[in-house]
Amino acid sequence: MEDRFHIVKLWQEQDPESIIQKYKDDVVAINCNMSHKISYKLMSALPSLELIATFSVGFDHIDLDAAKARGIKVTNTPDILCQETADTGLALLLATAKRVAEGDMFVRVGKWLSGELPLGTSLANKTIGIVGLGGIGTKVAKRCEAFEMTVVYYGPREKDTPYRYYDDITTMAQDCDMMILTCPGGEETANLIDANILEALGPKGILINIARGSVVDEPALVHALQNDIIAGAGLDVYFNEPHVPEELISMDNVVLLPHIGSATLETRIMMGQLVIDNILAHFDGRELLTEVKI
Ligand code: 8YV
Repeated sequence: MEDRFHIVKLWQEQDPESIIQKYKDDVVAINCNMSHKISYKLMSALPSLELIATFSVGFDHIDLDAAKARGIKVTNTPDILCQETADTGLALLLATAKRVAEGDMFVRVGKWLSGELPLGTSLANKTIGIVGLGGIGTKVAKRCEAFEMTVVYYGPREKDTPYRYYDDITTMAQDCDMMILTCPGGEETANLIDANILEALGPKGILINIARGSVVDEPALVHALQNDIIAGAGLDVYFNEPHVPEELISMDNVVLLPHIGSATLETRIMMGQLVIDNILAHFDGRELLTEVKI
């Protein structure tokens, strides 16, 4: 990229705001990830901006209406991270159900010398409810089938799959043993998992979130875990990353990851290449590879 463009590495700057001011008339593209809010205000400050290429499948951090109004194109990194993120979902599901993180600590601190870890929960013959059967949800479904689970799903519309569809998430939560969130973030799914859904999932239920922290009412989740309203949770995402509520940190029945859904060397290289390919396609006048339709 440096052969072709002047790259401003904002993350290395002490005072990013002043750097934005310095280059504001020259910025033609932004490469961001999901932890950078790309707001109307930022876009307004950059009159030459043509493209926002995010290093993520999710684009809830970008004000799409503002981009559309200005004719700014947006690209993301779909498909290539679906297997990886689904694997992370299964890692969390297994870790939570089979007490993997707790067991690891049990050995390290010497508790095994004087006792046994409480029993885990089987995945086989259980029903898992997938919230959002998109690219990542579909890969999760395939993996759960391999673990001999029954797969059901909830989403805005029924898809052509062998899995049972629910148009009502509360009913699905009542019917399943475990629930995994793979839907997009943003306004439409904000606080979708609230106190009622957690109650419907029930005292043996496990919740896995590899979507966005905004999808879950976090205080309601803390309350549900503290009061045995659900049995456990495996979380890769949080409402205010990288800040994780203290209550979650102190719980044994929760497995916490630092938003690593797509974080392997192989997948991150593919994502980075796709970002570059989209930027080059735009400035070469070719069709974008993975444009977000707005
Ligand atoms: C990010 C993600 O890409 O793709 C997404 O939407 O949440 C992650 O895979 C990653 O955290 C880098 O921003």
